[in-house]
Amino acid sequence: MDTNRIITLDEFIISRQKDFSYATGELTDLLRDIGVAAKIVNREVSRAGLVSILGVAGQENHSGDDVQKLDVYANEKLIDCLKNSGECCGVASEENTDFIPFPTIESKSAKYVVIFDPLDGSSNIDVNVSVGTIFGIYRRKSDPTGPCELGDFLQKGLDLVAAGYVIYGTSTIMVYSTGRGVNGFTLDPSIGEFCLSHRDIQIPARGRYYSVNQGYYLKFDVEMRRYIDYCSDLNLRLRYIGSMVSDIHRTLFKGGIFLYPNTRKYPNGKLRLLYECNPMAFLVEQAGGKAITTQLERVLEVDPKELHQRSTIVIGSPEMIEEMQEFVQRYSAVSGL
Ligand code: FDP
Repeated sequence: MDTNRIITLDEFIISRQKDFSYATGELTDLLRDIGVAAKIVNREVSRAGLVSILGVAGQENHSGDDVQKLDVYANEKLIDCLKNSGECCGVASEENTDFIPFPTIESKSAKYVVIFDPLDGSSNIDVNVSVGTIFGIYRRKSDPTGPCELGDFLQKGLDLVAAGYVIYGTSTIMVYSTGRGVNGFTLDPSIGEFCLSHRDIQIPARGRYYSVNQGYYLKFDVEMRRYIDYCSDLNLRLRYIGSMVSDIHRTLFKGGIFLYPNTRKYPNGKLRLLYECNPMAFLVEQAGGKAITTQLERVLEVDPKELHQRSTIVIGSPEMIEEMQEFVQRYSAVSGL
């Protein structure tokens, strides 16, 4: 392949299909469908500033149509694209209480389910901060002749077949992995295509940043407070956008550590295991990083019990995660915690 030539997301996905001897093209099509949905969401997100001209979400616009909240819009678009594709038998979204089984198309039963957070960080959108879509794809476990079941979604992160995110930022970038490295594609608006821009992404072994909502400092457990003091003593720079996709995107490229520990308000952490933590843990591990909970368990090994289960997370550069793990173990032993 000529490496100077532009490689579109579609071309790349198709070229990778042959890496999987068992591939039938369904996963390829699913990833392309997610790319299409992302372009549609991107179009709306980039018009978000116009909401004040066109009407405020939740009210009618000048034409008398309801203006939807962007997270609701993104959710509907993803569900529509995936349902119409016929390549997945159901989805679970952070926006919906239950999973949504899809009817079989032309009596063909699809073998994948998709889990997603349609617009993560959406509380930032009206102030122009980057937000993103996070997704994970699992092979179904239930009988393929019937509708999908809850157990198809309650799988460990280790069982992910593919995962990724799309960041709607200064540029729109899709980063995904099928378990063979991580690649990033930047949307070229002039041709409307995601083009390969970041090949085989590797997270730096260490970075200069730590990322945590330090406003909750007093609500963290004592060993976490001490670890944060340690980061500050090391003169690490604090960066916290409050939009997980943006914070992880920076961590992936620049290195560093991102933490969302338990607080008094969120005793199990705030972020969702299935929709946020697992796909990001899968990607970061594929890029050579690590992801654990504040109980020091590997995120991908946590056995999910419910769709909207929350989890703590510490994710990022491998040496920094190992150091944090050792720090907490040492501190707990010394203080008898
Ligand atoms: P948001 O509430 O804006 O949707 O899980 C959602 C999330 O954002 C993450 O994107 C972000 O990392 C986190 O919550 C921010 O939470 P805090 O405001 O508690 O720091």
